[in-house]
Amino acid sequence: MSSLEEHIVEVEEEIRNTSYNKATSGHIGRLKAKLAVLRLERETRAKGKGGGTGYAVRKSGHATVGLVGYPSVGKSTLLNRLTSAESETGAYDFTTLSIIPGMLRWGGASIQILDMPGLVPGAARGRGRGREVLSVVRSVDLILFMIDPEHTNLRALVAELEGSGVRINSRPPRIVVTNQDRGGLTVSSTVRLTQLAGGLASQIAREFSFHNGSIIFREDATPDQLIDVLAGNRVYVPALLSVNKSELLSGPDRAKFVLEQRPYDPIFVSARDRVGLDALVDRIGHALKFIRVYVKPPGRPPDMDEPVILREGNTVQGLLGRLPSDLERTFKAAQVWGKSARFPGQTVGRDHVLADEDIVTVVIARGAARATA
Ligand SMILES: Nc1nc2c(ncn2[C@@H]2O[C@H](COP(=O)(O)OP(=O)(O)O)[C@@H](O)[C@H]2O)c(=O)[nH]1
Ligand SMILES: [Mg+2]
Repeated sequence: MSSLEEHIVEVEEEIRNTSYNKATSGHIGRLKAKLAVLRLERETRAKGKGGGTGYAVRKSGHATVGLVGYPSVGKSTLLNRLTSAESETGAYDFTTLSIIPGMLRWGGASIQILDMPGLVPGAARGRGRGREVLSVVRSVDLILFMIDPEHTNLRALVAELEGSGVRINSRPPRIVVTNQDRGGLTVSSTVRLTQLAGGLASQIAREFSFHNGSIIFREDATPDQLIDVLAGNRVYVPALLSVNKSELLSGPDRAKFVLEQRPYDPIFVSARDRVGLDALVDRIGHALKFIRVYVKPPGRPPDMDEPVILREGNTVQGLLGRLPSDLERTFKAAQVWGKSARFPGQTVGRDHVLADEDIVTVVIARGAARATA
């Protein structure tokens, strides 16, 4: 173990061994900040050595789901059941990571599923090529956890992800941090801070060597949330929980699972027996929040048979990415009919956020070679 690694373990232990109460909360907050800084340092060093970066995942389809769970819970069985057997495995270069991709269809959308067997406790320290796997998890649109009656410790997997900066089923904190060259640090808030009072916010900032600038709180944030914003490399990923081999569970067993795994709403399946798989795919499809956008060439009716599949929050720019590339180059404006338009046929730019069932006409610059979508 390197001395950095030892230092990390020391601080982790101290946090574990300090019981939380009003008197120790500040101390724990500072320790967590220290730990976050050390982990950032570990990432920087790993990158310097060429580990953990450059893993361009060949994403395909409209969204990507990462399947995460302990060995033998049935991940590979599920992937084989849900996705086409010849899941274009050869076209990908996951072999060194043993991440297996598969593709499934839901409505008009194609969803890529990645079986990520390397994500185990200790992954962030590089166990089992864990760092590379973690870097792939950071890029997925949804995590699908899988447990079974024998492997129910979801918490350890979640802790591993959290430790590497993945935030599950949460949104970015409402904290705005602005850097300045000089002038000291100002902390202000639009609400009363109960968990970062008494100078704790600036003490945490100091751990990050953040001495000049401003921190504005728009919610009563926790020390963890401030640390996330200061660390800056967090990703926010939604997750679902599936329980496989559920044919082994009685009714009362299932009820116990539901209680134990709160706030998740577990999806019971039996991959081997093909039970519950349609419901699982529906939950995945809805969680990915697809929207359908119809393209209308100028002066012609829209093509209502073939929507372009996008995700909630996607913009006109995202739509252009799914259309022939000359439209992206010659784009001048778009006209929108539907829920996202303030009035029918509103003219908008690339940043306009689209909504489900919008109809869009791409207007190209005058003199550009192509006149229609
Ligand atoms: N009882 C039961 N066994 C299953 C089920 N799904 C998979 N298995 C078995 O569990 C074992 C591990 O499955 P595998 O897909 O290789 O798990 P992985 O390591 O998570 O990819 C295999 O023997 C499977 O046949 C299920 O729904 N019920
Ligand atoms: Mg497997």
